[in-house]
Amino acid sequence: MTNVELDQLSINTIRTLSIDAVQEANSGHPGTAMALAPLVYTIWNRVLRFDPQDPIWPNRDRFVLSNGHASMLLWSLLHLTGTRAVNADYERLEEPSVTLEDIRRFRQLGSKAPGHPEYHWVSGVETTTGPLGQGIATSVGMAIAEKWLATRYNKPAFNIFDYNIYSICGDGCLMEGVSSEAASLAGHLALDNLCWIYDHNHITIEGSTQITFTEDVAARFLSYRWNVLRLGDANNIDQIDCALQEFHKTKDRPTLIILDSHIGYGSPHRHDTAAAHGEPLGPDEVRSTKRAYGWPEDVQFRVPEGVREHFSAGIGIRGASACREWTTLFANYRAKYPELATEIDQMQRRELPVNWDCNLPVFPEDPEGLAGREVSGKVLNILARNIPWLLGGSADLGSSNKTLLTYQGAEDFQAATPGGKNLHFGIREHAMGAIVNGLSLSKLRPYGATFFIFSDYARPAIRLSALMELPAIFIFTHDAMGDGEDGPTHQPVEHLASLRAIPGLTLLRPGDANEVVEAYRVIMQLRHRPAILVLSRQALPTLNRRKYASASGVARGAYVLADALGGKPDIILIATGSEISLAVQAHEKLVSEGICSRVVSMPSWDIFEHQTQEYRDSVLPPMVKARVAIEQASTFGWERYVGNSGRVIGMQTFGASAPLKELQKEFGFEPERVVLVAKEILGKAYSRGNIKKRSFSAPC
Ligand SMILES: Cc1ncc(C[n+]2csc(CCOP(=O)(O)OP(=O)(O)O)c2C)c(N)n1
Repeated sequence: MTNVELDQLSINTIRTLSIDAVQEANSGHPGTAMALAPLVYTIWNRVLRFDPQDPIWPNRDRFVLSNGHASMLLWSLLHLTGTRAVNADYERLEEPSVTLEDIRRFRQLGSKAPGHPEYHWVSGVETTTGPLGQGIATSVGMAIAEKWLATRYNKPAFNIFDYNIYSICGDGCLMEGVSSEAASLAGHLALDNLCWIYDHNHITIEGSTQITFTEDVAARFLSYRWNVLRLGDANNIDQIDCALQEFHKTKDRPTLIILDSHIGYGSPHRHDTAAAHGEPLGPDEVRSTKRAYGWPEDVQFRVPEGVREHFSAGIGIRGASACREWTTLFANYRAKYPELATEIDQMQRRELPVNWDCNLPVFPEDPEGLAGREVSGKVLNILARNIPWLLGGSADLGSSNKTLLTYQGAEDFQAATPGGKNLHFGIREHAMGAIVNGLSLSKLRPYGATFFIFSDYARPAIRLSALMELPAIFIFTHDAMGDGEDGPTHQPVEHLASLRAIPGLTLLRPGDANEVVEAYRVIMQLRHRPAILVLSRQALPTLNRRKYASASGVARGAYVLADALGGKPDIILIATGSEISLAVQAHEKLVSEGICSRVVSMPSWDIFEHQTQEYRDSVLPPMVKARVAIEQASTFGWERYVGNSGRVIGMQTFGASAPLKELQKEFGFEPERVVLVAKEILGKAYSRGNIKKRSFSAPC
């Protein structure tokens, strides 16, 4: 068979595997996979520097399928290239990443061919996609990472990092706003290692894009300062190859290749029908489509002889030799630059350098105290010096979020200074979230920041970082009513509850300067979960840690900060963040009146939930039913800690515009109110006979 014939056979294998898998699963989108098979074939077998034997080789090209509904493309490629699986300890295994059996069980429980590409579930998937727009936005983070890595680690004659990022997207991805945010930043940063290929098929689920999407995409991307190429025939692999070579030659700007295609290519009836999206073709059409491809009509999941070998001869040999050369290069690099090589090793395994936490401050008691964001800024500057690959920035609020790295040598990341660690995302929170994910997928340790209220704008990406188990860091300041005069548009209320609801995410709301330091200590050691740090705008008193418990309790999510004598409380005040000092004041008052109270500082529900039952019971003894939770946020969810007999002092409205002091009074965040509520529920608890009645003035 000639190479041309083998190319076509391989493309049709990808197509028919997709058709059969969707048919067998009775769900999925076959049309896009059929149309884009020549494109992905060309990228993978002719261009991509990817070694199927070592899918986590650090200098591999990245491939992102942003239109994740066409996941069968990826499963076919990973299978046909014989890509190997990698385990959670980054060991390359003998077994394949995706077997033919997985493809037969497309979209079934346990299959390595799930509905959409899932990082962390299938080796060879570079990022989880499916929510349209996320993949391409994430690819911008990958491109920034490559530029940064190349600048820091490449040395004369040692191009340790010089990879490219290819991402395929459809109308859906480009309609989503996040694509505009991300593309605008990519153009500004002149990321010439980034290539998006736009499947321009004029169709989405509801039908023709004539009803929704008639903008001039080429003009839009030209205005972003991208190079824009156009290809008229999605089946001409030489033309596709040529366009990809053009991308390689393009310097100082990213490339968008607009590819005119027809959904469901090869299917006699499904051209330009929305049904080609979410439905299998049906047995008759499967047969006629296979006939059109010159395929046996009644054979399923067929991989003809010569196809696997053709991939081995293409991407297999090219990838293996590139990986081998790199391994030798890196060995020589290690001999010459052992410290830099160690950094790369540590980064790949998501480890921290020794002494990563040296010079972390301890703050003395201070009734005036410091703002959470202020302390965060100090800690971040220390950590970023200790951990070379810790970098990030804010969505235009760096000076408010205190995320700017200000030490000597901490530059801005710009096109001309790609080694900088201060990223400027601009007012693009959604893209920031996705870019942070892209940086993390590239094994850097990134943070992104904004006001807590605007975490909503980044939420889809935050959710994905949790799903992907990435140790991304989100720093959200102005966490409650601290920016009083800005009013309800700027006062987060439901955000804590809603982010706490995301599985696999660690959220911390520290209550004083030392808790902020300890929160960072916890966050930095996370290897497989994202963290959200929620910080105050205003100064919070720094507690006397000789009188109260050590802030190291933060590591357990919640701890007894102040206690009744003998550790036998009648009432427990549970608080987080700025309400810690309020709880302590109320506690002192209660104690002075002879009421045995305990203050539990609970910066992280999630971490607390992971402690042993014994520890949790020691902090919140089940016998003690009189409990008050205090948090300047929605009360939603606190029932789990205060139970039926407890009360929550929180927010039921969106707040208001006024100076903080007035808001605290208006919404009841004052020690007197906490004391009152405590006494009220103690009264109730007495009357229910839960605890022994004791005079309020008796010593406890
Ligand atoms: C954020 C988001 N909204 C909606 C969907 C549901 N969805 C899946 S595919 C699709 C149509 C995508 O159209 P297009 O990108 O043009 O893909 P093509 O028609 O080329 O397959 C939609 C709306 C989604 N996956 N993500």
